[in-house]
Amino acid sequence: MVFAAAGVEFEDVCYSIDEWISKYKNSGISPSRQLPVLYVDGKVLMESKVILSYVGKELNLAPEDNFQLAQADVLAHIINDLETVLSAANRHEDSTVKEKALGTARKEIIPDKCGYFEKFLEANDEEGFFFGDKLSFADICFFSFYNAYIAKGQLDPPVVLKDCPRLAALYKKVRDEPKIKEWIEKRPETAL
Ligand SMILES: N[C@@H](CCC(=O)N[C@@H](CS)C(=O)NCC(=O)O)C(=O)O
Repeated sequence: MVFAAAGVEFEDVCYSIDEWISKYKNSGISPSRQLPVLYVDGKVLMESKVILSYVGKELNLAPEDNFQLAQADVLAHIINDLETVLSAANRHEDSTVKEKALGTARKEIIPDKCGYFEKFLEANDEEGFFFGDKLSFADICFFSFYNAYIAKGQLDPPVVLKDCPRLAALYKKVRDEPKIKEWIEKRPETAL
């Protein structure tokens, strides 16, 4: 989504989980045997939020101030933790255990982090984005997570944001960025 927001051409290669495990996991594409990976001039970069931060900096979608840049990484890492919690909950085979874990995530863990993100925005002089009036990879990371994992691709802000007016507005602001809007309309269907 950061490439799309920057208007940069990219090749988006996706695999189904079955395809990944049977054909590619041990192929060397990813030294950590996990996705995503980014190839830059034949060199490989792993870990989704490291890739996000790198691409954001390269494409001028990152705060210029180093402290703010670190804060953007913090926001992205918190989102990464939420992804890990939800992925782990979804992996439980026992449906009772799975529902309990998903319930804790939905009712406690995710709202707690929403509260923090909302306060972060509030401290940002109400300019709309996490950092001033400029879109950054942190805004895109927030939108991408809530859109994929919580709203399941739906374009309205998910219910969990109902008590977070600034975050709900940020969700819409990112969604309505012209290049992101264009990408959403043509993005491939994925498991998320
Ligand atoms: N911390 C890693 C986690 C990567 C991860 O869990 N990747 C999943 C897909 S979202 C994966 O590769 N699963 C298949 C596998 O582990 O074989 C990141 O954020 O990039």
